[in-house]
Amino acid sequence: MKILHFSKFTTFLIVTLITITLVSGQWEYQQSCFYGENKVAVDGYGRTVLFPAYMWSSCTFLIKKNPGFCQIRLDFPSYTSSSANSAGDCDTDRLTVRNSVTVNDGFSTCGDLTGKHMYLSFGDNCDTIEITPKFSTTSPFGYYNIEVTPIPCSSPDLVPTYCLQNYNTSTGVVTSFDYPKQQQNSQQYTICVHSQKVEDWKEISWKRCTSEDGFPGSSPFSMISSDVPPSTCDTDWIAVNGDQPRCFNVPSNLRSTWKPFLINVNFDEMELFPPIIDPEFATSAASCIGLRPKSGDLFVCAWFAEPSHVNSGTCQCDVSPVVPGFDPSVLFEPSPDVGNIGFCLKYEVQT
Ligand SMILES: [Ca+2]
Ligand SMILES: [Ca+2]
Repeated sequence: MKILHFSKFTTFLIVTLITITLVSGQWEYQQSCFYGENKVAVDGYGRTVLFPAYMWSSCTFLIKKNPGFCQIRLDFPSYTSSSANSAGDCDTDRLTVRNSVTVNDGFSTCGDLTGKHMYLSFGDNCDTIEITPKFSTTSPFGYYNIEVTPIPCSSPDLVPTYCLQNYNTSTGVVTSFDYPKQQQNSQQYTICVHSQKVEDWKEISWKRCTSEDGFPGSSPFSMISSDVPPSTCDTDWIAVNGDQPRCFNVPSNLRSTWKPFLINVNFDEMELFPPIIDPEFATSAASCIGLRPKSGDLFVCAWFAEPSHVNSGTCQCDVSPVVPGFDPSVLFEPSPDVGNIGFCLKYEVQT
């Protein structure tokens, strides 16, 4: 059932779940799951605003590929949800993407997405991209708007299939999802700087955001926590095309002439270090002795009982045997992935 609707604002409680609205001279569809359903097809010919049938409902939007269309752009005019937990998991609220060649299947994010965008390309073998906003009933959030714009294969607005985000202006600010809150895990994606003027662009320079860029007081680059810069970045990093992966920091002015202009983002599957072998966690003789197999036999631990207190004592461990090249102190350092907030970088293109 469709209703032609000329007001910009569609009544939220309207029973009809597809409406058409005239916005800025363009017809715009509005669509939600039917009450009690958890999937709905979006025909994908025109711009469509996705919204929930009711608060905290879960709905998978099946966005159809129509002949001559290659890609969709998602905009988030209004999308606030719970941030990831300290392990980087979107465990309360989650937006999941499936069946696009742009990101791994099941790519998910959460937090404040308002103002963000995503490009998602259709693959040769799949004609439906799935978008699932999911809100927990315990979440303080539950309402959203996602605008879907189908992009024809012949359109100048089409971006390369690997670009999850694209910026087409000569200056801009890019951030990780939900920056400056909790950094999320298990994300691999590409942020592009690409426009029809790319032939005229000679060089791009990247800098850390400053307080003027909208996030005063937040660290502009927080992806690993360590006192010492690692020699290689192999967990959470970004790489500007033409530059090495950066995880600890980025140079104050990182310039590249490598095209396409882009940043690859890699957040690994963990935001917490593997279980730390810390003798302070051992509270009994058994748990103390058990640290040896837990450490892969790197440590031999002994329990020293406190005679004056029942079930009280201390656990002491020594490295044994010493493995060449192994630095046992790393096991006692603070978790390198705790409290990271992601990155905020700004770029400028030179012609
Ligand atoms: Ca990590
Ligand atoms: Ca991290």
